[in-house]
Amino acid sequence: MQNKAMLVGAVRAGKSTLTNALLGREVKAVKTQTLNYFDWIVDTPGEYTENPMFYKNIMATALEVTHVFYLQDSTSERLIFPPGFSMGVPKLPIGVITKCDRPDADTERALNMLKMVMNQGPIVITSSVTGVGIDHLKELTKLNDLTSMRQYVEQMDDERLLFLG
Ligand SMILES: Nc1nc2c(ncn2[C@@H]2O[C@H](COP(=O)(O)OP(=O)(O)O)[C@@H](O)[C@H]2O)c(=O)[nH]1
Ligand SMILES: [Mg+2]
Repeated sequence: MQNKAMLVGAVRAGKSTLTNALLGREVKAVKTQTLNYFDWIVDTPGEYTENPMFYKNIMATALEVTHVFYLQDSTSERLIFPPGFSMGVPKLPIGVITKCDRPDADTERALNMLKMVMNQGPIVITSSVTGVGIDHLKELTKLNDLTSMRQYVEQMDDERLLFLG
């Protein structure tokens, strides 16, 4: 089975733009009202993450994937995931800090927020505009356990790629 990733995060966190960057598509992301399946990616509406009423949808959709990307916007002060959210989802977690190209990006703040969401797993600092971190996300999605992901992070020795736990 091909590995698949589900992208979750706030409205405007950059999920649809990241989907395009991962797939190398030129088309512009439109606001997602429902689940969008593209090849190995499931793009979810931000409402799924922002409204606890939809957590059951996230859980149901997680059954179809191997990895979940938890997106945190580096330009946002808002953390919308509840504490320890990734611990309740039995899939390999990858933390994604988005929009690191923006002058107002605060990747340290975003990292601290993701530490409250994930106890273990890789964190990638990315920009869908410049392409920073996109290849790391593709490579990490090919790996099937936390140990392999940790080894990947250690081998890469990239300051924009970290491993928690
Ligand atoms: N500068 C910059 N802007 C981004 C990046 N990713 C997304 N955006 C912008 O952030 C806004 C929300 O992005 P979108 O992908 O629609 O977010 P979604 O609601 O999570 O799907 C849009 O205006 C995007 O152009 C990025 O890496 N860099
Ligand atoms: Mg979207």
